[in-house]
Amino acid sequence: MSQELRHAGCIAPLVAALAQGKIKPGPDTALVVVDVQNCFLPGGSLAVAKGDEIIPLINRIAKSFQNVVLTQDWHTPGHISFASSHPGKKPFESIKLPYGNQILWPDHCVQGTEGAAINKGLDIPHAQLVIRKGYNPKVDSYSAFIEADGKLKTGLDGYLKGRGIKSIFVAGLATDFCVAWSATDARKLGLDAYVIEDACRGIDTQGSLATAWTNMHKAGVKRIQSTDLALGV
Ligand code: VGL
Ligand code: ZN
Repeated sequence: MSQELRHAGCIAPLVAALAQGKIKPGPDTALVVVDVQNCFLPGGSLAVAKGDEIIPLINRIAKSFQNVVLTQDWHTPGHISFASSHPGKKPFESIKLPYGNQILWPDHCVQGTEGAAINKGLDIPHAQLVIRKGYNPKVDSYSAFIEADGKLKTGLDGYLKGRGIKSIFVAGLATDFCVAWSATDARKLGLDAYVIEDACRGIDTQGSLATAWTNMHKAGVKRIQSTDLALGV
């Protein structure tokens, strides 16, 4: 076989994927894997239904990204977002806080605990950064970029821009909270944002999943499936 033919053979799957309109993540793109932590997985204190199903898919998707960032919900004991910090309140009820409405959660992702650890099934050795959020005792942070007061920044924005990243693809838990808030904030900060729907699972309390998709759509977040990506080529 000639050199040219051998070469054509090796790029043929890529050419086919691109011909089908699939997206091939480039060097100015990062995959942001949100909160794949034990607390959010079956058996955890704030388990997201079927959250474990996305782990093999995320591992596969991550292989096609040169740049990967992981996020980690990282609360202080007695965090303001915990129902247990508000006498008489139960998980999934809401309260008013100085920065706005706050849904109250079961205690979860307490700093340094096994529940807060990133699940061992996540196999992305080339991930470059783990960004922690929600460590401010009095302010929650669903978003990987900006805390719930809309002001305090985590630094992820500066990191991505400093590395020349222009678009992010988001996968993980939970679709309607940390995934949605991270993707909409990315738009506010001038990044392109894609949410890979089948690589996420939602909590869906009080209609939160539908609301989140509406908000993401309004913000210009693109809703895609893993099959829209050129994987393994
Ligand atoms: C999350 C609720 C509370 C999330 C974090 O990762 O989506 N949800 N803390
Ligand atoms: Zn949290």
